[in-house]
Amino acid sequence: MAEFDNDTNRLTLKLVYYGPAQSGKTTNLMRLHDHLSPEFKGEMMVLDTHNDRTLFFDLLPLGFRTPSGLLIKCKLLTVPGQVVHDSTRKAILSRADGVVFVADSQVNQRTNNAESFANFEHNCARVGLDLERLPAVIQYNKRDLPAIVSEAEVRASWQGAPWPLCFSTALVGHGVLETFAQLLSQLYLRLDLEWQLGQAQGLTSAAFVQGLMGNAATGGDVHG
Ligand SMILES: Nc1nc2c(ncn2[C@@H]2O[C@H](COP(=O)(O)OP(=O)(O)O)[C@@H](O)[C@H]2O)c(=O)[nH]1
Ligand SMILES: [Mg+2]
Repeated sequence: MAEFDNDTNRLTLKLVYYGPAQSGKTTNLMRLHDHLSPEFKGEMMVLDTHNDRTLFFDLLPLGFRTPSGLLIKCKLLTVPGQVVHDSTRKAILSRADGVVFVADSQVNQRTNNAESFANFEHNCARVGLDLERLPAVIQYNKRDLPAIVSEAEVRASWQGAPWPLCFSTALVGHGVLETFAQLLSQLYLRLDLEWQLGQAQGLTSAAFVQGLMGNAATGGDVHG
């Protein structure tokens, strides 16, 4: 879980975009980079290479300082979806504070989605993450394509699961901010339980989301 450093008054969070290859994880981060305006936003690092001795992941650093003086830093990472990169996925998932699972809505991607989700569950267990308590959102991306699984079918197949579902077309930014905001709201609940962000820092859920999203949290052009 989150690292809370009392000496430097800093909370560091790790959020991971997980899912099958080509589902749109990198595109989600690129659109977030376009639209978010937190107090601190680093350059987005895209480490895509076809040399399998190199790590495949993307990184987007964000952060803000609460009125109480706490620095909240957040690293957004993607995992490589290709089956062969399982050890990289496991390393990236390790100590994650929250996960967006990006599924590909296309009918012909059903098996890939299911295999990737099973791999996610398996890796959670391997790195000691309790999936029942992990803040997570399931995103069905590529809603713009013709041969996709219907929303009703997606909802039916996840019925009973504890995670919120989001539908997106990350290519044009649709649903990307909503997904991230959903994750942050859940993350706040978990962090407040663990670190008493409300009582100790005077930080509300809305201020937490606003701090990490900036103007994008309150509307703005989310579909641009
Ligand atoms: N049609 C469509 N294509 C998308 C969407 N999101 C991503 N893509 C495309 O899907 C491909 C894979 O996206 P990428 O973000 O690299 O996937 P990753 O492997 O999960 O990181 C790229 O060509 C993207 O432009 C979407 O919402 N609709
Ligand atoms: Mg990628």
